[in-house]
Amino acid sequence: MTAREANFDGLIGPTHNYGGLSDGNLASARNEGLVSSPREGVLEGLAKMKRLADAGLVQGLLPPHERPFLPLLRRAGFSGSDSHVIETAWQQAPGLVRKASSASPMWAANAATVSPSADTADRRLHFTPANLLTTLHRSIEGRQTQRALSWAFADSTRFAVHDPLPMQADFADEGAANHVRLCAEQGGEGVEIFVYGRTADENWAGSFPARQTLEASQAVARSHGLDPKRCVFLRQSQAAIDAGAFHNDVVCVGTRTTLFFHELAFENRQAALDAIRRAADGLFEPDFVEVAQCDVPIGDAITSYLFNSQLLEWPGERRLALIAPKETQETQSTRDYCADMVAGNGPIGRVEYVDVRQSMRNGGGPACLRLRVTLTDEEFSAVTPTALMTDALYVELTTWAHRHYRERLAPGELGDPALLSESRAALDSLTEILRLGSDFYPFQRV
Ligand code: SUG
Repeated sequence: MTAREANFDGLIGPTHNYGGLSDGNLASARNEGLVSSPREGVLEGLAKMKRLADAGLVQGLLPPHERPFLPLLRRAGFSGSDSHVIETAWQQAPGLVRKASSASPMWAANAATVSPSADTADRRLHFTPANLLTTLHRSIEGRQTQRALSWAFADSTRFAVHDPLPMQADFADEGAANHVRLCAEQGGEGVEIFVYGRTADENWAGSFPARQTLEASQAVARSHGLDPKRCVFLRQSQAAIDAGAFHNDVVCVGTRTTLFFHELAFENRQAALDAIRRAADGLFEPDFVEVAQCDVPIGDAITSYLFNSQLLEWPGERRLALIAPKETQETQSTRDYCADMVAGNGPIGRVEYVDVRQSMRNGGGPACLRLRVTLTDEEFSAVTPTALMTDALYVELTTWAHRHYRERLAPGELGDPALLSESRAALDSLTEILRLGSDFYPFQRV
């Protein structure tokens, strides 16, 4: 069966801001309170999507969520008209308004875990939206993500969109950011690698939260109907989490048979690599591209986001291309590493740098912004057409962004009822552009 990898990027929403909301995410903490540019953010994201689409790759998108999310404020006891809710919440609980206003659904690598149909027992493509329960501002994403996936992948004979896992700490799940699939051919059976930070009943003693449990990963693997002998469950190293790798995709990325990772990514490196080799036995020989701590210290890996790159099969190129953030070029150790790597004859033959600074300041690199979905030709034909990037959609969305997004958004403006109505106007208009239906967003259902 032939298949190709598509990337579905999260469209950056109109309230993109720097709330300092994610413990353990160093960029989020460092940039708390900066003035953001939602317009620049959405345009950077769209430019990245366009770059891939122009190269002939399949590029899709997932719509932003409704923010500020008034249902959260109402659940916290604020009542009255929508503008009254936002104003009183801003006076009494500004931190809660910040959490209800984050544009965090842009990081689509956390939207869901995805298993291609070649790996699943019922031969459907499976999605489990992540519950993201470790942080309040992200815990409100799962249901809307489920709705977005059900819109883009509506054909239930080919696609299975599950419920998020139960909202309980035993099942802490952050989606594809802690999941890597390796394979010989995209359409063939693969090995699914699940990386977790802690188990459900241990006493976690790290300085930062471990956001994924083994039990969550196991539950996802079971409900996707994966073959246990092709699944690998690896523990993320505490050193990596303590250094700021709040998701595994900050220190590891893989495509086809190549796994590109930092020496300190996994708790027991040798056992981890052996386990991957065993799971791949009979299918392919993994190509491990391991970056040594002496070449790129873990601190540099995290500030530069070297591994939070998209590792892509680029049309017309024999070796893989690494689409890395500009910050990787600006950090000497990672720039030097990349230059040496492409000069060698390993599986990664080219590095291209993209500017996604608005997202990077919140700890989201090129790979955070996208959800990978491997599609057979038949599945590709069944994707909702307006979820796929085209030249015309790109033009329409850039015009839309210029019309509806603020150039600047200061932290003190999040309680402005005008921001609420502007965001809703933007989403109403997007609903028409993408043909999302009349009740896609909660505010459209009341
Ligand atoms: O969950 N940042 C996100 C970044 C997610 C990156 N995704 C991957 N690595 N796949 C997070 O920590 C910060 C929001 C703020 O501080 O305003 C935030 O949610």
